[in-house]
Amino acid sequence: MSRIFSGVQPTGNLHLGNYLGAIRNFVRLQDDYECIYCAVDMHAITIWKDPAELRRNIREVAAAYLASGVDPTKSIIFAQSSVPAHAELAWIFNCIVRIGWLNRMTQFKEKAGKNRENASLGLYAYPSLMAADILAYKATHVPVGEDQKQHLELTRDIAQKFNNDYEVEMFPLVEPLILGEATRVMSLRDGSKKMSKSDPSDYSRIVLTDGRDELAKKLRKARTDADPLPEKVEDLADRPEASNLVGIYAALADISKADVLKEYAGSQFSTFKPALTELALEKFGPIGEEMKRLMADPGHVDAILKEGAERANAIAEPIIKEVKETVGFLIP
Ligand code: AQP
Repeated sequence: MSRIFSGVQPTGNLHLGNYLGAIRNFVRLQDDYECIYCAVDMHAITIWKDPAELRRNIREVAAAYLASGVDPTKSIIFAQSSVPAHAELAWIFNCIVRIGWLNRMTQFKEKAGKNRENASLGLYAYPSLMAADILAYKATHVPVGEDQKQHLELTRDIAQKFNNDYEVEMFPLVEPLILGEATRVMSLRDGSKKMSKSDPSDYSRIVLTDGRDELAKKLRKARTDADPLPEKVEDLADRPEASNLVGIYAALADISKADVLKEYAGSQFSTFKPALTELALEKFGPIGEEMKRLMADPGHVDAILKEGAERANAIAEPIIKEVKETVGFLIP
């Protein structure tokens, strides 16, 4: 049986990359699979967060899921910290994962930067908790952006080592689902960096709640080169900023990059950027508005998270019991 699990960190500034790389695919998968979607708040505190802001951001992730079309009667929506299985399994996986494996994780290197000695142990162990998030449900498929591919490979390694060490067929080897034309949306200010929540520049990203003025301004200021758009996708290869904007257009319009170029080859960015702004507004505008409406009614969002936590817990509890028995813990 196929089961989907994925999550988004409640660290604010939910952006176009989070939407196109992850959340939009969550919606598309829910008719065909059993889906479990999480606001991964335990991951969010690997770098210190203001508690009031964290609470707001957890609700914002849930609001983004709902506003984008995740249906809580079909999919499970909940906050990671409300299901104890995540932390329990993460500890067991900390004893499975090898330090050498974690040392190879590029996200830790990027986030810890030069200040590695001062990074939290939680940030270092992040991939082990991520493996637990997925495997606490024995999920088989994980829709993510391209940046999470390495963590999913590690999840497979952890699953395999657990199965080998204990001579069981406990955990499936998960498959990433990296879908669409914009699996790695780049910063609007620098085509070599991915669009991210933590970039200090607001102009680097489009956030889901941006209105017409902000969106138009950000796209107008987006860095590009001086050439018109080419006829062939191959000719975007050494034009990262142009390639990024074409990819965003393609993903939003649900067509290929080649189809975008069929329409816009020869156009200057002064023509293409306003067209992209209108398209983004058409797709995003209603989502941003619905998110704001939901954020004004935290009681409703909290009730959905509570019900989701109960359903998630009902799946994870027997799996954790099985894992504990396997490693030799006594079950009282
Ligand atoms: N730029 C992106 N393009 C495509 N997909 C992306 N994702 C993130 N950035 C892009 C996908 O969004 C999902 C949720 O990501 P996350 O919140 O767990 O954390 P992240 O990958 O660390 O995201 P950010 O926005 O870049 O946060 P910061 O700035 O804190 O590092 C994942 O599926 C991710 O692949």
